[in-house]
Amino acid sequence: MSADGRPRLGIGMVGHSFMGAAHSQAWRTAPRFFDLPLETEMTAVAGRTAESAQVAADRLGWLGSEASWKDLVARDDVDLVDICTPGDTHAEIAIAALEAGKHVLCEKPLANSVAEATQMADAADAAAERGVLAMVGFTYRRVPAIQLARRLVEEGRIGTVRHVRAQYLQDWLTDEESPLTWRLDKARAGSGALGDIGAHVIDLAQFVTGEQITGVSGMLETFVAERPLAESSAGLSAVAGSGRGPVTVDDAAAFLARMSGGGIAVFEATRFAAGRKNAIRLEINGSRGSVAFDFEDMNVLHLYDADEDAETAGFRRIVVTEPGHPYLAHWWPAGHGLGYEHAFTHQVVDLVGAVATGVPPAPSFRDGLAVQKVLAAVEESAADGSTWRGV
Ligand code: SOE
Repeated sequence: MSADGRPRLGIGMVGHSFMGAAHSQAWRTAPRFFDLPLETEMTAVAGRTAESAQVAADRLGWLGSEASWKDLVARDDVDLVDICTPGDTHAEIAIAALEAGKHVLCEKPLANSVAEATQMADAADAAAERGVLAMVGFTYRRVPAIQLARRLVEEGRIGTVRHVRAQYLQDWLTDEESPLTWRLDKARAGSGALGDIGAHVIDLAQFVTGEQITGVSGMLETFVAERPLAESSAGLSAVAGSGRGPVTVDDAAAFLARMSGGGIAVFEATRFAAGRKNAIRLEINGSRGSVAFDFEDMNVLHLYDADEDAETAGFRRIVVTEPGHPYLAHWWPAGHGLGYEHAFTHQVVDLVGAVATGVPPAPSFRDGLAVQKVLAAVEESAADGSTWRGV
């Protein structure tokens, strides 16, 4: 119990690379900018070795460290497990933590297969009956401009959704000599751009429209089949004597989809869009207007209202930094924008609020399973001449 009487919530995090650093920033920052109903404590971080875990604990602000996720989950002072590891470990860690009575936050995509994601969703449903909650980390839902887009669509401001145009464009693999990493290994990552960043835009399309993807026709491409091995390639297979290893996932994905409301959608996910660094682009065209968003200009939402006078109609550029916009009252004055890391803080705020009230948070593991089914349908379609696959 804190000095002001709030119950304690001990956090344990598994993994401490890019996502571990982003989640640690969120756990450090949330209590300093938001009035959390629980007193969160950054209790411990687990890594592959005792040394690497302790170095991460010191650097990222965790009180303790563990050399294994199992030891972290077993700690009586850990109430919530935050999973920031490659996808091949999500199911085992999340199910063990839920069964141990720990709340779970799991990075996206939920798992590397529909089978694993189904097991996780079932475990989360069973745990919820015991008051143990689970969330999957589709953080871009918590960008204020995305929240505004969802509200406008929900309010009918753009009418019936006719088109969804969703892209997630990065270019960090454009260089053919970039080294092999776990994200390029199917056994570790499950898929490449499709599951890593395609999952985000699939979730965003469903979140903003409030609709589901009902079927897809897709294609996948691996542009570079082998890459140099480096320190970051530890544990990955090599082509004998070549100093290089095989890329066993897609470099890029493109797929068409139908939406449950009758609209049609076009998706792209690639790590080869030279010049596009983290461009999540979502445009939704409706019968009465459009909304458009680009994460590389993340504090802005563009709105087109077809009911406006034709001579003055046009996309309006809304700077989503007013105190009345979601989360913004806790940050800076209007016009002082937010960054990539703020959505992770919002994710922590909403998860802690859910734990305090016992109300299951969104996105749930069921939401994560829904995305996983779309990913699998795209892979099946691409493997079968882009034939149509229902979801
Ligand atoms: C790599 O593509 C990555 O780190 C994704 O895994 C994250 O989900 C995304 O937010 C940034 O890019």
